[in-house]
Amino acid sequence: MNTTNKELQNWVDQVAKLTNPTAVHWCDGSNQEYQNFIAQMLESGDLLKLNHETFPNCYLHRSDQTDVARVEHLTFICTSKQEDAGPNNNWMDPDEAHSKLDNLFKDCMSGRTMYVIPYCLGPIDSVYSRCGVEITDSPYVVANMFLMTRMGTKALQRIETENKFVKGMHSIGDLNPEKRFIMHFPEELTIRSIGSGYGGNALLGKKCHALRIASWQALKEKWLAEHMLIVEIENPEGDKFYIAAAFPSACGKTNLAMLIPPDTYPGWKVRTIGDDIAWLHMDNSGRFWAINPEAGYFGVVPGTNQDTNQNAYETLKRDAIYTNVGITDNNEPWWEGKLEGNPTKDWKGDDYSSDSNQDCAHPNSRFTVSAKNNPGYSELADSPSGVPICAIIFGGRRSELAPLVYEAKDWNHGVLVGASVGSETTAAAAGDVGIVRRDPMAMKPFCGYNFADYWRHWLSFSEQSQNLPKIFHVNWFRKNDQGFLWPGFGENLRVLDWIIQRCQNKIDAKETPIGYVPIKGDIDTSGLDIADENLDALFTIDPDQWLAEMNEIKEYFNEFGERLPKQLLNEHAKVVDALSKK
Ligand code: SAT
Ligand code: MN
Repeated sequence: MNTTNKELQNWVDQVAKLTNPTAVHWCDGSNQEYQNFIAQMLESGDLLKLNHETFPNCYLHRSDQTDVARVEHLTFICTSKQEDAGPNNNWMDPDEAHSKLDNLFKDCMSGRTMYVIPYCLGPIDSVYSRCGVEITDSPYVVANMFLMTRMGTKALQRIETENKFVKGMHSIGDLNPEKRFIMHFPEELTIRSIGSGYGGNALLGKKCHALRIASWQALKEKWLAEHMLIVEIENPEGDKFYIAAAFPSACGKTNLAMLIPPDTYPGWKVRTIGDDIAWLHMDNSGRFWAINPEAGYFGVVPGTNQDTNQNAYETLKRDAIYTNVGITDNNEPWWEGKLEGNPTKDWKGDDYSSDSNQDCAHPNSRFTVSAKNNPGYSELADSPSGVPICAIIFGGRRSELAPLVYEAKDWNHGVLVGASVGSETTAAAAGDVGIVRRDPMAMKPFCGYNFADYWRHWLSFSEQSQNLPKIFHVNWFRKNDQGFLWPGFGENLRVLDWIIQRCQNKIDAKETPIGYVPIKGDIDTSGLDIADENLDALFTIDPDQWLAEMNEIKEYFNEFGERLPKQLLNEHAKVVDALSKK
């Protein structure tokens, strides 16, 4: 017996019987164990050692070339009723899915070790945290889970006391994309994933559990599991504010969570609570408190350097596992945007020369590190009660249309703003890049149930509280023919400053049909080199363009049929009405 929890022991035994591994290893989560895994992967060639003088304890993993991003078309929600999964998800009947997977999992671990990873999402002593167990045959997955979650003995103890955990079963299989599936069974609190060793497909604690399964649990238990960073901002007076922000993958969440204040903001401090996922619970006074269920970052590497984000750069310079970056002549990791070094091998391990017009690092190359590596780590990331949220921000990548920032008129309008988010696709998921698609609350790939029910759940909070966070929308990616209009990165603090002042009711704003926008001059642009006309463009709201956008949103909502909350349509009608009068 490896655990006193019979359900867990039985399940592990059953999985072993089906998958037929050579050995079963229960992970204790110790540093020694992590080091053993690293040594083993260096030996097998799964990891390459990078230059330990300049990048201490850093390693490179090259994934299979067909396995470099999440695969949304192979990701399924298997609820007994198809309507519960909704048009936003691929659905398969649970019995059919299980039998398909039983076939694929049969003997898939023969010749390999099966690892059992008990993990806790959130601080180990928080009532908001939830536990899971991932079974995998990939040492790379174990090492990543070690960095990303609180895993091992303590998590197992919590599972034994609580007697509740999400079951995650993963095998790299033969990495054949034809036999790759990421399946979720929310009613059974179970995940089964096969055929991929990459990120969100394989680290089951991340998107599969902390978002898809957790969003389902959150619906039943009246909280929210969201694709949001959580950032702490301290002004020169020492007041602290906590903001949660939802952006699609590869739209700068990690950068915003680790923001470095610009020189024009002396005395401001920004610290990170989380960079990807937030779990929000309402207290008795109607305030939302957020925890970060993760303990590490799985961040996009390209573009990161000392100038764009010193903290992110410091964070990934030691103890990191890199996935799919290039290497330099002195064995440092290399990626597009890195300032020094002479790259000689690309992410596939092929020879590379700087004048090649190919990418050296894969555009979705990643670093995995413990959050504690971050110089801006906030101790409150470990606080069992979480942090109180004053503002929620939604955003997407829109080269046109959406202004730099606007504020929703109230909570219900804010739910419409979140539900309407459109964003250009990125390399974080397999498929075309740069196409605008609806990505409500940045949850399109991650909501474990019907979006119509999800929006109703969001709307329900306005009846329960007078103390809800204000909701905003930002767009750092507005462009003209010369490029981006807004410098982004640290300068985004100027927008957060306006948001905070709005939360404190310190300043007025201009009412428009789509929400409140800053009064000219209220966003501090001192020291920025932006032409006046570009600044105007950043705040322009074109009624015709917006009416067309609202039409598209309506069409999108129609896909949800009768189940769509009427209140959302009311909010939509109000905006259309206001735009038509312009
Ligand atoms: O691959 S992950 O889902 O873990 C990263 C992301 O796309 O946000
Ligand atoms: Mn993400």
